[in-house]
Amino acid sequence: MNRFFTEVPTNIPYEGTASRDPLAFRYFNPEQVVNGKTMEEHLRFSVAYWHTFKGSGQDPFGGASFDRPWNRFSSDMDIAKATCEATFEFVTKLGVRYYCFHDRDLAPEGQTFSESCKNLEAMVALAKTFQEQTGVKLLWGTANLFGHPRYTHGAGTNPDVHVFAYAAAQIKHAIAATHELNGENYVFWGGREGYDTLLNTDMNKEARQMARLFHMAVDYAAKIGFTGQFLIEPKPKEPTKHQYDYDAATVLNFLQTYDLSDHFKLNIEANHATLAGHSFAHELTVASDAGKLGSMDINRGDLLLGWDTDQFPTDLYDTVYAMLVVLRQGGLGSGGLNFDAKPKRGSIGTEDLFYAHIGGMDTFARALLIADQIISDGLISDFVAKRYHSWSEKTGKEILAGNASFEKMEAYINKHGEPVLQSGRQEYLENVINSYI
Ligand code: XUL
Ligand code: CO
Repeated sequence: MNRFFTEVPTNIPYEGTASRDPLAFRYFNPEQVVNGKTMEEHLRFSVAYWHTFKGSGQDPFGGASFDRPWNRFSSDMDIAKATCEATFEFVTKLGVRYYCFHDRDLAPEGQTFSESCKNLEAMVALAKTFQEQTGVKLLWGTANLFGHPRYTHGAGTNPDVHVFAYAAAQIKHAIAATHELNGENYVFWGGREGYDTLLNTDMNKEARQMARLFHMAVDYAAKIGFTGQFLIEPKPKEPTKHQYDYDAATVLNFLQTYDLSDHFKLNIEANHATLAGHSFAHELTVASDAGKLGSMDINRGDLLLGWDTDQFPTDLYDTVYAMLVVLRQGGLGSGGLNFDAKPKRGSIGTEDLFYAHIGGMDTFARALLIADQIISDGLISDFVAKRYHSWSEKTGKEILAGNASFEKMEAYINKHGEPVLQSGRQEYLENVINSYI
């Protein structure tokens, strides 16, 4: 395959840190073994169809700035086929093993529901052929339930049951497409599941509707034998003022309330975490502590901008903190590291797509090496273990086992008096991290 990215004739090589070639990896060495697994096994990167191939550079102030060769066809289906070919050419040359899509990225919406379904089926067949030809696999599929005007007031949370039914029917086909392509996960991001004003909104009703939609998805997956992991991707705002899947803690609570915990994990996105006023590591930790960290979208925001800029990950600190969480939970299982990132409006070339992904992969590869070193040296974990050591002694154990009371605590204080204040040593710990970076 060498039709759309002729500036990159073969695969991107690993050349090591001395290389100055912008079309080579300096850290990402797929076969390199890190703590018993290859880099490729640790870092299951996935290219996002929507940003990388359907992204146009458009922003709220202006239209498309990218002129992609795969868009230079007259019919929507011809554009879709060329885009699919470009995807597999790009992903193969980059040396990534996975991709992700929304149904409407892969195939255009038709005039009727059944035409949309026919378009999707035709594109799934083509994608399947390309998957077989290249060995590239599907990390996850999802349905676009936010682009079409019918979803203006939400999909599953819509006040009109007619729209709910449309969304459910669309998801049915998106799950079937994911299943047909052996997708390892299926993602729900609640595009317009939220509200802009409480004056016209019944939140309680909308939450119950959404729960029913998820239960239907679980039932349908069981019926067709789809065993991929269902994932919910939290986001606090944008496009609606208040999205229901605000952050990891909110989604975990929703899953428990509506008896869905057994069927779902979380897909944590870096820029969604920062929009919620959290760090990426905070959100990953909340999900991981609950045993629910399934996958991640690894873009980043810009601290000076208040919206979802979906930039490529280049911040080494953020990626090291993320990999510490991932390594400590023993990897992401069937999940991966989906870019969900777009080049900036001014980065108009197809070669910019390579620079962007290579940079992101190298940053995470470097972060993997650093996080592995931090964990194996044990300085940070030893400090944390010491900080909490009293909880593994007699009184601490009694409390955690539920065998303590206020009276017992009072007796303890009468015996031991004032506690000795200990240093949290934040600056020392930050220095330790810097010593690895
Ligand atoms: C939107 C977002 C989506 C999801 C998939 O902010 O992150 O692209 O990842 O629908
Ligand atoms: Co995302």
